[in-house]
Amino acid sequence: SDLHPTSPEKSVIANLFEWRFDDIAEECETFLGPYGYAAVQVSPVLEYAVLNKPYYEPAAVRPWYERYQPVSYKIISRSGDEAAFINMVDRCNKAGVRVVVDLVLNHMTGAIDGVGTGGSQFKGQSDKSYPGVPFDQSNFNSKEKCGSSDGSIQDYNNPSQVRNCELSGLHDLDTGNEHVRTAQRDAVNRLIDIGVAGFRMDASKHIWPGDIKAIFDGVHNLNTTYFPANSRPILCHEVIPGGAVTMKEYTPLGRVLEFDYRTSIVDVFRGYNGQKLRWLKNFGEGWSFVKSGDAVPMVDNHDLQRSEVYRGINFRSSRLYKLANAFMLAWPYGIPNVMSSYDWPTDMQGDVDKNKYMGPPADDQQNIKHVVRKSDLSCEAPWVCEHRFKPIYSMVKFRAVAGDEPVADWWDNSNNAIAFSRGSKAFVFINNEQNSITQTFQTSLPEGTYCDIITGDEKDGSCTGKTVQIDSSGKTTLTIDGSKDENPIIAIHIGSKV
Ligand code: AAO
Repeated sequence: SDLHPTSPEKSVIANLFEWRFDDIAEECETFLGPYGYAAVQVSPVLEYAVLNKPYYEPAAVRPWYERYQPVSYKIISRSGDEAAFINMVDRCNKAGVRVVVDLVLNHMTGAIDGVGTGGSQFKGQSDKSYPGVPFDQSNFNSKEKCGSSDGSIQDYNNPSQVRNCELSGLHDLDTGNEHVRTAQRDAVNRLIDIGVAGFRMDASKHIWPGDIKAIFDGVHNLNTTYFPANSRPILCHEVIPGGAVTMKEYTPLGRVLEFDYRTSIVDVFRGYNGQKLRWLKNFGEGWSFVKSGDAVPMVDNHDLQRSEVYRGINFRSSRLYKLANAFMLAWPYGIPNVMSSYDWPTDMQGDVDKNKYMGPPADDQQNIKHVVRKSDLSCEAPWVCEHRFKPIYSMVKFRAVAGDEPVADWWDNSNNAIAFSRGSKAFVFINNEQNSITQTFQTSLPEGTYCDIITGDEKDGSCTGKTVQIDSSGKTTLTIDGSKDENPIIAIHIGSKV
């Protein structure tokens, strides 16, 4: 289940949340490809409900979450139409970047009537009628089948409720129904034939594993214009642990987004529950996460940056975000997913952000605005472009160079400073203490002068940032001041030798 069958050393997904297809295509060519990202994750592309007014907000700002209420399986969204999507997939593949599409199969809309991004009418209130597919009442799970008093999931400890009832009022498709399966398989085949590599499987927890298997066993192999013959799509299932349903039920069907990894990496880097970086020594399977080959680890996602605005780790805590991502990228576990966001003005009422619904930056006609890239590689606000933060893209390279090399030379200060090598190819030192640490490390790297990829680049044989001397016995002495340095990390690899 490599993400990139032709370049397996590439293994990082950049999640360009709510970006336009034309901007994504350009990003594949000018940044993601050149800087070694394996794939881009794209927000839902199949037609969904246009929501002009979130129920608690009079302003005509379209919420991001409308994308999670499909109304037909035509490719048309705020990011662009089918032609723009086809163009993007082709350009990304040619730039060596795979496309992973966020796919919503569990449900259609909530109880509203309206029109979709492609003009399809639908009735989710009076009826359950989606002529754009078409689906009608008979394609949905009934209240009787669900078994809860109001037809919604009330008891997460009851696995049938989790699958057969409505998730927050969203009409729950009967994925055991042949007509539903055929319509969904056709939609998936269309995306595969265009050239996508796989899917972020929204709300997999709420679909019976057997139904997912039945739908995907019958889909096409990946497009041989871009992929080796007989390649299968990669699936990244969203199964948030809690209640009776577990991530492990879904690993036979692909990878899972590792939510326990996410919770733990936040605990460790924020020091919650007495956690310290020294405990990262066996991070991964040693912490009872799913197997590395089944995992898509992450620090943040679009839901968490809204529900745990200041408790989690995201671009609003950018120093920690860079640090935690640097560790995730340095550490040999899974296919990491790096969140890339747009900013919005929060309105915190206690722990709840009243503005969390706010969709992407848009013009008066509600067209998503282009991302403007600056010459220093950052993006113009409100696009945040975390995937362009130097410590993050540099560590994407580190991960590719380190490849399958195991962790070696582990060091820690018994607290929140750690260092390790990846075989004889790379070495990193992270100081999440509030003070300066100077330490002599044993590495496994060849003797020489290396350029620290966090502060500099190798240019014409010299380094624009800090240099690191490795002596003939592999030793080096380094200092990081955790009270001062914006990025308390030093990282080198055999490609950064000057
Ligand atoms: C919108 C409105 C709703 C309205 C609805 C219908 O906001 O008020 O009722 O329309 O009109 C997104 C938005 C929703 C939005 C929806 C459709 O977030 O607000 O609804 O689009 O427009 C569960 C699911 C998980 C889901 C998550 C949000 O299991 O699949 O809820 N995520 C995906 C997407 C998400 C999207 C959808 C699914 C729907 O990423 O963006 O919704 O397509 C527990 C449970 C989890 C449960 C969470 C949250 O988790 O275990 O299964 O996720 O609660 O309800 C600890 C615990 C953990 C707990 C977690 C809670 O970690 O260990 O168990 O805390 O944070």
